Amino acid sequence: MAKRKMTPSEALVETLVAEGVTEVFGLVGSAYMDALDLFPDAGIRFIPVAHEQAAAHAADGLARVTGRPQACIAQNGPGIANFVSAITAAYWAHSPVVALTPETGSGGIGTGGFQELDQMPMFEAQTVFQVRVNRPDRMAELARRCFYRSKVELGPTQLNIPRDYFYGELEEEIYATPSPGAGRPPRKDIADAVEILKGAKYPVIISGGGVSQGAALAEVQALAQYLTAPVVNTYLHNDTFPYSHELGCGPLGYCGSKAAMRTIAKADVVLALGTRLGVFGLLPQYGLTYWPEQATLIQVDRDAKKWGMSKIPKIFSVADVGEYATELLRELKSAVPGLARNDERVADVAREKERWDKELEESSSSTSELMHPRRLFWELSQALPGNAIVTTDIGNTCSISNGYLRFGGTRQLLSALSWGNCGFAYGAAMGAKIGRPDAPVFAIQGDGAWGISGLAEVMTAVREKIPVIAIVVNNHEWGAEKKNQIDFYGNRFVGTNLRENPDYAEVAKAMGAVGFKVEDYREVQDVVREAVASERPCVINAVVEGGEKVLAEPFRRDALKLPKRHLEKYQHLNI
Ligand SMILES: Cc1ncc(C[n+]2csc(CCOP(=O)(O)OP(=O)(O)O)c2C)c(N)n1
Ligand SMILES: [Mg+2]
Repeated sequence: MAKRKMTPSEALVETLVAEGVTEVFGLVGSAYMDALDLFPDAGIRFIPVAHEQAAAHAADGLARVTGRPQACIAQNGPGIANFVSAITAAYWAHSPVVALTPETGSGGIGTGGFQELDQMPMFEAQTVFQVRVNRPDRMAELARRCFYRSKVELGPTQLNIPRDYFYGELEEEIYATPSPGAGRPPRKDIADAVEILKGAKYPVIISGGGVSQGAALAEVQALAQYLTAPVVNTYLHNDTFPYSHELGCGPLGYCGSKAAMRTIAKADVVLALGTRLGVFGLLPQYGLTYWPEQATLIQVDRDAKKWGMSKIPKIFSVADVGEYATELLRELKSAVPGLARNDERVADVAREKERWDKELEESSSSTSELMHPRRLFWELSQALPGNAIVTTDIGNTCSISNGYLRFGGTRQLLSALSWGNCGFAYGAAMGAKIGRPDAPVFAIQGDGAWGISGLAEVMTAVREKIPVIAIVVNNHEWGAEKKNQIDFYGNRFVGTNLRENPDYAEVAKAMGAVGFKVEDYREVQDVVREAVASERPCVINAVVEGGEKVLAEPFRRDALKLPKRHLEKYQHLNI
């Protein structure tokens, strides 16, 4: 295709089109009016949000369910600053989000003009690539590079654009970038892995986010079945192997599955697929130190930089996880043909799951006047349609849901992962719903997080007709932090009560959404079904019991200490 004359705005918008972008999330601003004006004719739907954080979370959510890079845009300075947390969430989720960040005009940089901020440093640590458009005629080239790098390195990129560079004239050819895979594993790695697995007595597979992102579930399942290897999911990646499979054990990590923890503790060989083995996700839970220190670890990740994050593997292969699993299975079959199914291990997994399921069910009984949060999640897990996509937030009760959420397929659970920002779920859910209009999409968050980024975005969902279902777990407190005050600070509740919460169902109705208030656990399943059937934005105000009796273990018991005060006036605070 020959070069054509166009403006930098046209070059940018046409590059988005070439990369398959059909939605851009953002909040309007004069800085990019010239490009914005082209969106409708380019076939791009601009989705305006209430706060820029939600735009970046939505782009992330859309990227996670489609596997394709997505974009967000905002006004220079304060608008772009509001992207920071959400782009960081995308970074730790390996989500390809291209942040389009108009900045102050090139003639004003350094003069402290209107809305001026050096926008590169604040994204430096959480993007895989960032570039400033240094000449208007490089707009398409650099935008293209951002898309390419976001795909190659699976992470957010930043295209920083001095606002005057949207104007002008250039000669440009527009084309799409390729989507290269992560590559095949080295032969020797596979041969070595075969040797180790041949002698394994109790191999266990860890299935990480890469299995979902790399669409490798079938390959991992085939490998697990040949080896009769139990499979545990990494923290908050419950959708990387189904719990319903006879070898599926559920997730590790905070509020995860004890069946998974007890199973991996038995391993003599651990095959970690598509995971960096993040430190937080492997912390001991429920008093169980489950990591099998003596086991031989084989780890596969597409990113070489992730070696040795928490555990030192015997073999670390940089490869696409699907390619790896396929090749390993082929070589295993030729080295050990007709490997017999190990019925003992299957029975062992069944026993562990029965024990865990029983414990879950028993701990989910709700006898108190108010619904127990566990009971809410128990009921929810019974009513969730099989194709549901769920986004979860950060908080005590949301984390409890980790034990209850089970999925048959991939790309069904989106969470803030180790970035852990309150306010993730609703924005991400909007993006997910745009990408998967056929699937019911649920956003689970606490009442506190709802106020950070959620509540105001109901206006967006109504306006833009994005029928997501929010479940606001309303315990009238910032529960996760209150739990710290219970365990470490003598029940002194500074800043953690939310007693004056409104009825979020009524607020939602006033905003044009459907609102449900649920206080009795026996109503949860019907309400969930009704919400799904409504095909409108819904807010379920799920009023649950809070406080000491129901809150889960603190998130960061590992990082907190009992206070020891020295000054006289604070002595009485010592425990
Ligand atoms: C943006 C942000 N601010 C503060 C925190 C610290 N924090 C972690 S959990 C939590 C409490 C969340 O409360 P809520 O959303 O009501 O959920 P609950 O714990 O009550 O279930 C807070 C404030 C955070 N993780 N992210
Ligand atoms: Mg709360």
